[in-house]
Order: sequence, then C-alpha cells, then structure tokens
Amino acid sequence: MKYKAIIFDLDGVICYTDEYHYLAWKSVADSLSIPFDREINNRLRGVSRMESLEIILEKFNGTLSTVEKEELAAQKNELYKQYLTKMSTKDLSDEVKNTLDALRKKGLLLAIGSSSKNTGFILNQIGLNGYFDAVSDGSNITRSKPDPEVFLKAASFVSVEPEYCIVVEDAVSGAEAGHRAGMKVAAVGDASNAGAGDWNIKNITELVRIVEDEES
Ligand code: B16
Ligand code: MG
Repeated sequence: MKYKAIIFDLDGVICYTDEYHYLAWKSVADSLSIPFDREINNRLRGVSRMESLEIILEKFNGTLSTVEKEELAAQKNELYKQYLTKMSTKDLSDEVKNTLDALRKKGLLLAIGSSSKNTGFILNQIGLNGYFDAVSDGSNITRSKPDPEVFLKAASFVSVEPEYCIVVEDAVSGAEAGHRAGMKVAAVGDASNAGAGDWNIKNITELVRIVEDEES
C-alpha cells in the first residue's frame, strides 16, 4: 500500500465543536461589545486559542494587556468546556467510526493532528479515548496551523515519513499545514469547498476509496 498513516484533524473532521467555539467566543465578544458573527468565527477554524482571540480583537476599540488577554482566553475556555460536557458518543457519527475502522482494518496507522488543547477531553467524550495510534495536539506544539508542526509531530509519533501520510482537514489553514509538512491532503467541509486538498471530498467515507485507488 502506498500510504501508511492517516492524520485526522479533530474539530470539523472527527466531530463538530465549532458551534460551541462560536457560542463561547460570542459571549466573550459581547462582554466587550465587540461585533462577532459566524463569518468571523469561520476564520477561527484550526487557529489556536490565543490567535483566535487576536482575530476577535481586530474589531476592539482599545488595548488590552497580555494578562487581560490571557484572562479572556481562559474565560472562553471555561465556557467552551462547559459545552463540551454535553458531548457524548452520540457526537461520533457511524460514518466516521466505520471509516476509521475500515482504514485500520486495511493496516493503516491512525493519528490525530489538532490545534486544540482540549483534544483529550473531546476524544474521551465521544468514546475515542485510546483509539488512535498517536495524538498530536495543541499541548505538544509551539506553532499553530498553517505551520506544519502538529502534523510532523503526529507522523513522528507513528514513525511514518511524511510522504506516506494523508492529512484529513476541514480548514484551509490546516490543508496548507499538511502540504507544508510534505503530506497529501484530503479536504472536507470548508477546505473541500475551497479546493484546498489533493482530494476534495464531500464525505469522509470516500477516504477508503482513495487509499484503495492508491494501492499498488
Ligand atoms: P482550544 P482543530 C481547533 O481544532 C479549532 O478548529 C479552533 O477553532 C480552535 O481555536 C483550536 O482548535 C484551539 O482549540 O481552544 O480547544 O485549544 O480543528 O485543529 O481540531
Ligand atoms: Mg478543524
């Protein structure tokens, strides 16, 4: 088989927490009377917590100290985590789980490459704690997507060279990160609509066909 590992982004690929990100950031923005809508929220996909705050503060009249910014980010995260407690195994679709199982059955290593520092908590909520061969997330990186660090670390955790990895991403910044890591990218959602992947797919189940087509 040509490919040896598939590295999945979490939010927007394995499960959907973007509405919770939106509601938590909206609450923080409202408290500062900063205009914030779903279009701005879309720009936060795959972007780290502090960088997300900087994007929101583009429309803030005034200046904030580093400590104040850290407090706002912490406030957002507390609200976000409260929403995450509502998640359960029902938030893992059959399509995603069956695709993961089918890929594993074919002998592929499966990893997570997410910007989120809440990755472990979310995987636990949806019943995938301990499922992946490796997890690279916001707690082991210093640079956010589109920097390739998170995917390069994931590949090194499963001991697979980048050229044998496929990244699955919903964010354009994440697709760029995958390419910069020297990997092929299967884009879904926003990234697929933007044509940012080597394969721009409508449904994650198409991954099985992609790896089968590439078998040699
Ligand atoms: P946290 P992904 C990303 O997850 C989200 O898309 C992005 O909106 C969020 O700001 C980022 O994680 C950091 O999340 O605040 O939980 O550390 O798409 O890379 O799985
Ligand atoms: Mg994502």
